[in-house]
Amino acid sequence: MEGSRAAAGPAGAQAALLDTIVALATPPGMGAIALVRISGPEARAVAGALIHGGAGGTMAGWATRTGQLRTLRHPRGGEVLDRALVTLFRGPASYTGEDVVEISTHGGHAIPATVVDACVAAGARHASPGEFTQRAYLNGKLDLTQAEAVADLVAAHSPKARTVALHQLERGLGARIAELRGRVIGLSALLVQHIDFPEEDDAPVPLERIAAEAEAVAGRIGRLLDTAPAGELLREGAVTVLAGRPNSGKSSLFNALVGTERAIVTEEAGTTRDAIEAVVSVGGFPFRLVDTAGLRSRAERVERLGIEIAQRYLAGADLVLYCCEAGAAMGVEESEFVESLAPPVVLVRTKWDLAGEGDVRDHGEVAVSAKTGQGLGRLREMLQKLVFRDVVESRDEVPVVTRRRQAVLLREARNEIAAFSEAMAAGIPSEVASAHLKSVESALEEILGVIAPDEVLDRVFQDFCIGK
Ligand SMILES: Nc1nc2c(ncn2[C@@H]2O[C@H](COP(=O)(O)OP(=O)(O)O)[C@@H](O)[C@H]2O)c(=O)[nH]1
Ligand SMILES: [Mg+2]
Repeated sequence: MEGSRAAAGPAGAQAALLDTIVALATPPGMGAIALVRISGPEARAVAGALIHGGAGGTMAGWATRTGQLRTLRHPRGGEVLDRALVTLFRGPASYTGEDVVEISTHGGHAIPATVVDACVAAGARHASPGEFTQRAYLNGKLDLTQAEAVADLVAAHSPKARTVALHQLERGLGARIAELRGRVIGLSALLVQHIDFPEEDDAPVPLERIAAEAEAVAGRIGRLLDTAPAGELLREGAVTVLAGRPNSGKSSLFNALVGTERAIVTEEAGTTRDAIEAVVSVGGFPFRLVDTAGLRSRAERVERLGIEIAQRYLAGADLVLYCCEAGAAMGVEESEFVESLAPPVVLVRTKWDLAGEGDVRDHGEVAVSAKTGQGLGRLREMLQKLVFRDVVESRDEVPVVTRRRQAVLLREARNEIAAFSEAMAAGIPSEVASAHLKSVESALEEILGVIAPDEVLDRVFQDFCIGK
């Protein structure tokens, strides 16, 4: 265990590894089973105190990863707490890399909390959010992108977000970054050779080779960065705002996409009540649909044009679905308004079932009927492609950058590798140019968490739940 700690993590954070932590890993409340998790050097002593009612015992003869049914007692007083399945995972072959004991107690409000309290009485400390995963990272079990994937996996609310998080947990992104880091280190080595034999005509390392390799690395970083906008939306959901005149079919379309009668559809213009948002999975990708229903204040409308749009969502919108009846013509002012919108706009011709065949002409439009379902498939396809194209197209060949943290550092790496290439092309001394390579290397290392300041770690782990 000691040896593997060297793999990652700043030295300061390791002081925190000396104590033993406990947390309820399952959500509190009614349920058949709850899981209490203990990790740290004293994990076996803490669990042993419950198993033996405080009489000591450190699970010495216990087989690793084998559940045993035991009566748990309070370490002080010996009161029976529960009969529970206890599993020991001996470090370093555990989630955190330390000794871990998992206790599956009966669920509900009373028992799990009592068992956690008993563990604290036996010497454990309440874990903070993400602390188990943080220990896994500090012990070199996970790199930082994998730790982030753990949080993403728990939070995933669409199939694609789940797939991408799983891929990242399997080190899809981490391995790619590590590979790039290796190539940058190789590039630095080439440069050293070049510096050592600068004058030779048939220098062992022609400058073209260095330039070509730098360009290749830049290309790889660029391809990763291309996935970042879609990758972030994959976690958050693409905010998709419905807009259009009253009665243009917005709420009906919203319902058709959501697949339930959630939005209030009304025959009377402008009588719908509440602002409404729903996360829908379109082809596995998350979209946060916002219907203008319930614009209580008229200020939310573009009054002069009689257009309903949730203005307060507009600034954060990734997409606008502008609804206009298939038979109706759009006025100049309305078209101008649509063109003035900042996010990409899909012009949706609604109520297709009421329109004649010839009524939908424009190739940029998509005609749908919320009533019959006609055209909805095409609209769904269009939405996916518009927002998540880079992820759809790259399939699994390129890992997806899902966090701003990763994207910011990748951008830094891309700028530095470009600066390196420029410096070399401009004939700036290689020793000077090589500083840029060092910067590329540290940016990539920070993504992996090989080097990571405490505040970066705090930020990564703060949105974890307790017990993860
Ligand atoms: N035939 C037909 N009627 C529709 C369709 N979509 C909406 N409507 C009708 O058009 C009216 C206004 O729809 P609504 O969704 O409330 O429009 P909103 O004011 O833009 O939200 C209602 O009477 C709906 O039943 C459609 O695809 N086909
Ligand atoms: Mg409506």
